[in-house]
Amino acid sequence: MSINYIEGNTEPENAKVGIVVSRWNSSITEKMLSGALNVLKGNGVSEDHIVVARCPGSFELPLAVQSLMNSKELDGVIALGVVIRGGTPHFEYVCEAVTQGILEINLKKNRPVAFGVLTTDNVKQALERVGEQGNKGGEAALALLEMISLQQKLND
Ligand code: DLZ
Repeated sequence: MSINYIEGNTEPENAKVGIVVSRWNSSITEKMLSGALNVLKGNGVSEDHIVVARCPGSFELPLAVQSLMNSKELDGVIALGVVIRGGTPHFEYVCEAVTQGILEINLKKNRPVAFGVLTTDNVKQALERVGEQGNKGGEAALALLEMISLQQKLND
């Protein structure tokens, strides 16, 4: 008897991937989109297997992700947004809604949705996460690819 270790890899075969990107704070979300696309293409996902949808703000991400999953045969979706703390409790409400919404879609659809949503105190913190030190959109794309591969193995 031996332990059966199951792990995904970041180059799943023939993966079909959706990305939903929020227009709010678009100077940052567009950088996250570029980072995500670079990782997908660098890991063997062909351009005609990628669909990108844009939505107004992070609050709208869960519905757009769900609709994209319903209408296309996608193996997974990356949700990209940037929520920046203001002077009101709005930040908390949007963060809570988008986090819970994305989690629910993962579980309901049994397909991965990567959480590429920055929640920062200010623009500087957000920019640091799409710069030289690394791109959180790219990191979300890598996580998605690994989860697509893992799900393929777990559901085999
Ligand atoms: C209204 C709003 C505010 C104040 N801040 C952000 C933000 O920092 N990041 C973001 O993605 N969206 C923000 N929004 C827009 C909401 O997500 C949503 O689009 C609107 O409340 C309309 O439903």
